[in-house]
Amino acid sequence: MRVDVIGIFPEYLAPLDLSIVGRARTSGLLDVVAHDLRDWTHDVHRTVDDTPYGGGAGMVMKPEPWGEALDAVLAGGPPGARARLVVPTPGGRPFTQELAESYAALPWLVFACGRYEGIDARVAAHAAARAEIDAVDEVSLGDYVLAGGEVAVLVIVEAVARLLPGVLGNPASLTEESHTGGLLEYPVFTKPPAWRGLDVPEILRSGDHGRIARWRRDQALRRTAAVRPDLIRALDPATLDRTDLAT
Ligand code: 6GU
Repeated sequence: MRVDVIGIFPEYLAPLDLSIVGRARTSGLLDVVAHDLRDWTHDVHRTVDDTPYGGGAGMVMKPEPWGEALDAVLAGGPPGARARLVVPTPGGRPFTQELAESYAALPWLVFACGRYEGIDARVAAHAAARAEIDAVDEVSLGDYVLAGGEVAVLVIVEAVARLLPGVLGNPASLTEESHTGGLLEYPVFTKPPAWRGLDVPEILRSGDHGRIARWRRDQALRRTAAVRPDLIRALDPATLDRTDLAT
């Protein structure tokens, strides 16, 4: 997969050299290129922002550097591929595991990182009509406001990269985790069996795999009901079994 990131703080993406994403890159499964938006300005101050039409607080990113940046970046992608343009913004649709899975199946993601009060709305409108772009997705991490899109790119690229075939050592860890079955994860334990007066639940050491699976599902249901009742309401009743109803 190819990933291009355009913004005014390309150094913000340094963590993508580390850990799982870093390994995906060195092994050739992921190609990430960070671009400095100011490379497509033409004034001595390398200006990327201006005051908002209609008034109000803050500054808005000017469309011209974005137009030139997208022209250049879109000319350099994988042969034959179209790009998904992802614009991180608190006004976007929620970024979910489902969206991460759909991104992991694409050949090319281009991120446009805004700062200030956002990017002139004509940039997304123009991009959506370009042949090199298959769709423009405005995506939000949640209901809070970050200073810019860069941290969201770190989150989204990590969530997507670990889904790419060959990136995780043990692909089974993808099937049991939070948000794949609509429930949060059950608690996990390792050795020692007793630590600071706290014991590992006896059932996990029993070797009874049927009872262990039942216990884990009960724990996941309880935890989800306690902290994310919205996820319980969203469950398909057909995925609940009779023993779940006792929980
Ligand atoms: Cl994706 N961007 C910004 N700037 N703030 C956010 C966000 C994204 N998601 C939540 N807050």
